Amino acid sequence: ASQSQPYRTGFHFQPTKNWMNDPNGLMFYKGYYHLFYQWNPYAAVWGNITWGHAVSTDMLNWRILQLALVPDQWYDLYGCWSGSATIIGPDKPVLLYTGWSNVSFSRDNQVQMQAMAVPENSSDPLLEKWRKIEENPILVAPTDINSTKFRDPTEAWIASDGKWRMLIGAKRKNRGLALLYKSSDFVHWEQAKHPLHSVPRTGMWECPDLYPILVAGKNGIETSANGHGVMHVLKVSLDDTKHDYYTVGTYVSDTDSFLPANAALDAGIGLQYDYGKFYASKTFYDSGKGRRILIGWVNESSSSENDIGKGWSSLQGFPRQVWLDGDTKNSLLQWPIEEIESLRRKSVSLSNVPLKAGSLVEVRGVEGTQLDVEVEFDLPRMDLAEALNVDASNVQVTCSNLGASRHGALGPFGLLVLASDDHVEQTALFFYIVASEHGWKALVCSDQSRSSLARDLDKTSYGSYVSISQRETSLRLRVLVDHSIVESFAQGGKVCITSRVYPTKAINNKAHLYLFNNGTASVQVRNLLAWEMASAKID
Ligand code: DQQ
Repeated sequence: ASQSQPYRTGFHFQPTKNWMNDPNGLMFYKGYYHLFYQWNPYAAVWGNITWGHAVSTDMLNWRILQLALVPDQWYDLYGCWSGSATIIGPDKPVLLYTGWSNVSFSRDNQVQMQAMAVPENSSDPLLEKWRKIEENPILVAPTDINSTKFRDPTEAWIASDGKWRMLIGAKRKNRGLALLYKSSDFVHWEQAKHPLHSVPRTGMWECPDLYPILVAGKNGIETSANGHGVMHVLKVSLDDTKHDYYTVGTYVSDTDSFLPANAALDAGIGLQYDYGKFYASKTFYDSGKGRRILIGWVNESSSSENDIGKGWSSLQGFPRQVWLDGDTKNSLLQWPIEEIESLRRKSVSLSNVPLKAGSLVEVRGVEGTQLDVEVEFDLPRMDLAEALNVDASNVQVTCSNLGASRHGALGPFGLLVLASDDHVEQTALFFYIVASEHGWKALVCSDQSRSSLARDLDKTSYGSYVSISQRETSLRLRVLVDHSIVESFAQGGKVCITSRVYPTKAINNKAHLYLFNNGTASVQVRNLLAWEMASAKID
């Protein structure tokens, strides 16, 4: 970030210029993390899609290398679309991706085909150069699938019969599906009898991801692992709602079936990784630290004219570790990777701060646009909670209607970040506790409505909720602030919300941090810890 580029970030991955979208081909290989990404070399708008490539030893500092894949073959002339990396042997990383082309044999003229690339030199830990194999394209759409709805191969895994499996996202009529393919040599693929999973009345399933997760603990597990103590997560990106949804279930490798743990949750295709801006995400197993990492694409909330003006568009969300929530066994917890803590600098710490009705308290001692904030509130007098039925279908609208400045009973209370000293600009992250049909719920809202004086921005509020059990005594919120991105993690990562904001006054060192309570009941801050964050190096 600089005076002329106040929205560029300090510790989020972004190329030096132009348009970026999905993360692709994430892997940990010979000591390096590899991030590939959909990138337009020529403009700050989507198009001419190549695979950009960056490497890192800590997922904070990145070195951008030469482009890994560019459209230069008949089967990918219009773009090298999303795909994945699989490490198929000790020294054998491969990339699978979707080629987008326009060929005469196609029923629809425009077609998506799957292709494969291998490193020129797999002993080079940076894997700088990639070669597309002779056999490409390795797959074209089956006859009953429209060839414009056939893309985004997953990382492959080995099933109980010793053969490779992979998924490809698709849509048939109004049903989104994950087509399943098998192979013994990774080059010749055969379609399985049934898709792994499908759900009616969903959009096209873009960027599917299937991975194992341990029933207990925070560790991750290698992608082909299955058996006792292992469940699976199936995630899809729906092109109509532009959100990433996941279902926890069991993958039965003998029958190649996926059984959702909770059919009711699965009907809507599941829970969201994030209730704000977060799309086309992917996970990978980090064999260095034994954890599973999730990275999602975070696009802009400003207009394309703005993108062209500033010369770039989109960020990657800060990498998150994911594991199964032991409380529910059918949802995930997500938390920023621990490496971020090495960027923490000047800090403040507060405890037992009462927040009376209507209070606004500046957190002094940290300022600016790069912060990591952790706050914990004692649960207030729960008998004062207003009755309000919230569920997945109405929670975002409820968050918007409430807004941070409304006065309720138990809330809204929380943090204002990127706030100007006159408060005209502020992004609010707040809780609002209600007595809902099935017990207490805390709405978790991200209110962008006053985030900027500029117009021509999407300032929609986002939100979700957490159920508050009898044994809970506090509400916890962690917020990462980085110029134009705010990522919130509530209750230890049960609910995550990413938003993009473009303050005009609360920029550089003019951004302040506040605690507020607009409820009529008092709340108490048990603890607050906030750090100013150093910038990572991306070059
Ligand atoms: N973006 C890619 C597609 C994918 C979509 C093209 C998801 O492969 O389906 O840039 O954002």
